[in-house]
Amino acid sequence: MKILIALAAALTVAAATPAQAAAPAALAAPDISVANVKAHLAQFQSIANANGGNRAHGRPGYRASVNWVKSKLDEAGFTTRVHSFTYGGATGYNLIADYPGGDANNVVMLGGHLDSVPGGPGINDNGTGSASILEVALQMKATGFRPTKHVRFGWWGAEERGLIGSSAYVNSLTRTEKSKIKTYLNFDMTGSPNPGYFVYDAVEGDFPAGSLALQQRLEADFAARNIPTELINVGNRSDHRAFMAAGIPVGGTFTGAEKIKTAAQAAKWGGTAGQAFDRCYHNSCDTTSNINDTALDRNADVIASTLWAVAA
Ligand code: DPN
Ligand code: ZN
Repeated sequence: MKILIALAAALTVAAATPAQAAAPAALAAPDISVANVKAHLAQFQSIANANGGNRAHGRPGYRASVNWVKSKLDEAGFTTRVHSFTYGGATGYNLIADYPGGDANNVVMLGGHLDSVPGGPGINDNGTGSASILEVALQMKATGFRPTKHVRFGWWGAEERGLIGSSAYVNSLTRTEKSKIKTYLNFDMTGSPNPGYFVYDAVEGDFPAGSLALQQRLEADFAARNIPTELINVGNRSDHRAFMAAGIPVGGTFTGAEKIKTAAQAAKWGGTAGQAFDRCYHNSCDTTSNINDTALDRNADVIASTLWAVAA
């Protein structure tokens, strides 16, 4: 019955006049190519392979990752800068990229950590979030997106050492600069091999006012694609924390790490009950083989449509 109703709805849309069929603003975002996102993951893997198997803070594979992402953004016309900090006796780097245009007093920011642990290449954690926001950034340019808000991206260093880079960035901003950032969306692990579809819980996470609307926006985006989600209390486990501490509304998505998928979760999402969402979490086997393409694709599409709606 549900299928018939969906089919009827689809036929109605197909038969509509061009004016009626015009997609609402929220749906005008591009469908992000998972092949493009995977090509970026392959790049991170080769960088790790060429640099002792990792992309960790203070190691050459991290700096090479920054340089490569920066070159892609520079080519696309973003204004990029490398923000340095010191941690554990080594220089760390955040990559900040601004999309030209939009209201500079009304900034939407998307971010994810670019470093891996020393014990592996960090392809799911967090090549996925890094590659997905990179591809979304490139598609802003490719599609000529002209948001009214200003859009900025951040690739954070030394997350794995205790959220160091994102904290250094937020602490480097003046009060005024912080107040201009109205939204921060974080993407850390979006292609887990035995995936769940989690949205950061604004209430349980005690997020600043305005965060619940972001949570609901992300949930609605998955729901529109018929993907059931669960809320997750991510606490202080990723780079949204520093933004949250500054009173900035935050949100994010996550496909699971070391926790075990339950039978109920496997029934609604597929995959293997009794097994971790990511068996290679923080391990040398977190390679390009450690990715669920469907989860990666769906999250990249949600990132794009959320950005298109929030920054419109
Ligand atoms: N912070 C992640 C890591 O880099 O290990 C794990 C994580 C991400 C946990 C997001 C919860 C939510
Ligand atoms: Zn991570």
